[in-house]
Amino acid sequence: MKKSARQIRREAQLRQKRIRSITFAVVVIGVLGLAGYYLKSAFFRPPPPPLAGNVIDIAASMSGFDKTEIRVKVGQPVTIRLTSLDNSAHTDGGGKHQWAVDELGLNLIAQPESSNTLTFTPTKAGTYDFYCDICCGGRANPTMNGTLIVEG
Ligand SMILES: [Cu+2]
Repeated sequence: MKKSARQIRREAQLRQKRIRSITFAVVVIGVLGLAGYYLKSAFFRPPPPPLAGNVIDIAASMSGFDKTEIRVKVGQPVTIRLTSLDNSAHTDGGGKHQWAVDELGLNLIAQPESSNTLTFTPTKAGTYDFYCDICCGGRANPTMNGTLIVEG
């Protein structure tokens, strides 16, 4: 049976329609896959790398550091984990806190209600001041100061 011109045109149209819907499906699957990938990486973060050496937790809030004296040893790696207990609604410093030791070139800043870490190995015994210069009073605030003692 010979196909009429009309039938041939109709079949061509159908074929084109099918190609279009397949292309659409491929694009949709691609977009969903990409979105899924990003969602997955947003929700399932890989665990943070293990912290080197001895970990010292320091919490900071507007009322100061929870530790005013920290003892570490020469040659032993130490990780300071600074946690800001304040939220970003704080007008002064925006809830951030710092843990800095000028003499050792250490400067750690924790974002509001977050922790941040810094690993270092003390090389020289001594007594050093640590401070936060972000929130109210900054360095001059006695509660935002402490002593880092490096024992030989
Ligand atoms: Cu502070």
